[in-house]
Amino acid sequence: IVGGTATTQSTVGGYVVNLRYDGTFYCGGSLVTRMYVVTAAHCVSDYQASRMTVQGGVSKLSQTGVIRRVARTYVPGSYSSSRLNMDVAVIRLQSSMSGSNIATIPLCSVQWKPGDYMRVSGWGTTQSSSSQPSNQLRTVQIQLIRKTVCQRAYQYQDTLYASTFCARSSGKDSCSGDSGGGVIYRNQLCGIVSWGLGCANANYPGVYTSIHRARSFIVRAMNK
Ligand code: 4AZ
Repeated sequence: IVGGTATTQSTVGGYVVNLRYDGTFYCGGSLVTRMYVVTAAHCVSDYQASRMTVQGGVSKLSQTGVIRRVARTYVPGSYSSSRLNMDVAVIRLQSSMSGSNIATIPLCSVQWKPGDYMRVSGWGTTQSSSSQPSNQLRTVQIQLIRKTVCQRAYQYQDTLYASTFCARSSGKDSCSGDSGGGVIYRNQLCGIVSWGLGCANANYPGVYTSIHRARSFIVRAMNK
């Protein structure tokens, strides 16, 4: 998170989890039920489920919290790793996650419009140039922008898919390691951190996966 503030799990609502590979933090996620986490497809597609764990209930990466193994992951058939179409995945945990500072967040059922503010939280880097995650959970508010404005910024990326929306605020953005984390609007999970060119670069808004577009995939995966 660039340009944000330090926060705690109890402040943001307890839904924020982090993904680890061989124990090392690499992505964010959101607990949508006690058994299922929603994250980005690019956080699971090149990883072995057996080496992944999910940690919840912590505000600092160095805390222990509650750690669960991954039973399996679901990625939509329409996911494209080169273009990041439908960059969404569902993780089924090996056992349910509960404990202090752990709560679930509902999937988005509200509409938003350009200009609305959304909240993103994570342990990602605090500057584009940094490679170290933040030990403390951080949070920032970003403003939804029109697709046409975002498309213009990313011209050479011929298509910003229907599954995406863009958001930015001066000096504020998600960044490396925030990928897979939730974008919260009116206390609902409405987006997933997907990609961007750099972080908090005035020319390149952050790109997010829309839960509206991903919803049926998520619900189907959880009912398998
Ligand atoms: C990343 O590499 C990443 N500013 C995530 C979000 C953004 C850029 C990069 C958006 O995980």
